[in-house]
Amino acid sequence: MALTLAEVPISPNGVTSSSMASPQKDALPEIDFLQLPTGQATSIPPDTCLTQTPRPFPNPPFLPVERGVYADLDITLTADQGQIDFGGEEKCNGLLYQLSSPYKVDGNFDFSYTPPTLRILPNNTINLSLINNLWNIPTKPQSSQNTNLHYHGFNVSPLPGSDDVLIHVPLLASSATPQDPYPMEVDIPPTHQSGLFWYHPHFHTTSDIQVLGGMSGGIIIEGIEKYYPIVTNPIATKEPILLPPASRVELLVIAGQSGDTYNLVSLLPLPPSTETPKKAYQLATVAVTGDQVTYNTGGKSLVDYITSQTPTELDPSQPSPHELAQLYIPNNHKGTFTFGNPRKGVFTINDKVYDQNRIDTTVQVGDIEEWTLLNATPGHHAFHIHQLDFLNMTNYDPTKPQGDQDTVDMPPCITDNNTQTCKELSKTVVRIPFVNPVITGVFVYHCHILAHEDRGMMQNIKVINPPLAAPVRDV
Ligand SMILES: [Cu+2]
Repeated sequence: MALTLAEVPISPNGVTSSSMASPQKDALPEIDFLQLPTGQATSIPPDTCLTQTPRPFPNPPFLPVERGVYADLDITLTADQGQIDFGGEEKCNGLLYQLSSPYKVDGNFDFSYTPPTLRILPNNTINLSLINNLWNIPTKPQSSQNTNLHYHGFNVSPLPGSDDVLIHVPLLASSATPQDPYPMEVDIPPTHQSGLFWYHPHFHTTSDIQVLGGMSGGIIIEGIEKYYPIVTNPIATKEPILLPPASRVELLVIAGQSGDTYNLVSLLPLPPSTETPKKAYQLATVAVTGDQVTYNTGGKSLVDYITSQTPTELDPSQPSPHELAQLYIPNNHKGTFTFGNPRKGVFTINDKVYDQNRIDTTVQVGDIEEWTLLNATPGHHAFHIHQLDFLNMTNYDPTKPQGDQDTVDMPPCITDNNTQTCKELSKTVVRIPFVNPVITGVFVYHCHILAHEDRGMMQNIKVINPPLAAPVRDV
């Protein structure tokens, strides 16, 4: 998804508002949007009416509703099929997280276009219970109706009962039978980074269709202003930004004066079309109101002032991006992972499709790894690892502010003009610090084009902590 701020006048005088891009649904460049993993085509879900005409994107509800009133979150979500309401007469079939306890309204579930955006502070806990009522989805085999929940971008424990995607929450015994919810208790460490995250199902073979059907929501870990005295993430650009599937960006809009309007637009077509759109799709609008705010920037332009700030309150247990980039990495802490598509419908890492019972990589707490990611296909992939952030060394610039990330685009290989096969693989190098003692156990890294992940492009990693004998689950 490429985003750009259209026609944005940059002024040094006032900061008006910040806007967050919503979590993006995965693009599907290589498969039929309506093809189930079993090969069975169906019109539900998702309904074709979701993809034929772009529609306005209303803001999802926030929980808690009021900004600034944060505590532990206790909610129950039911994964279900339902009608997505666009606010008019038209409704589309889709998949939803029904929000029940404690927000059930008048005895009816409160359907909305997207599930709620959760807001929480570090050092709090998300107590989220999940019920699987995906009873009416016409899939085979039965296991395709399994689901679970992933807290994308969170640096939290992957152990059972927390951010564990190796479990499955089975379907209700019948649509009329009550089921105990699957409880998750996700403790957010006090030093956890702030920003935009999201939750979505992650059961291998069904994650793509469930996310595209509508099952995903945002999570904001508040406090992002702590990084800089006045702003969040110093991207000073009007140029398009390429966001691979599952990445997020926080945007600061530096505006001119009251009455100005700024638009966030997508330059890419909506799936399943691969054609260049005739016009940009509007994702968000920022309208400027009120009086201008003036900052003492010491004579610098506001953009220069912002980008020259030193981040504050970073997690002291994590190496900074510049420290990470300068470390010596011995060969036994380097790995190479080749992303392949050997035949239609099969996606591999190092020539293997995913096996839940196989540990592909083992590291210890304290290890710092350098991984070379090779793309051996003519299409994009998007590398993502759970629980951790990494530094992209491929475009590292020691003279500029750098940030860690949890997802990175892997560009296509260079193809031979005659055969359209790869003659030179594309290469992306990342450094991953496994230094957080909370992150032990088995979790996954994978391509975040979920159709590829569902078809095999995922592996298990096991992080052990021998000195502390931390609990590690075997698979
Ligand atoms: Cu991929």
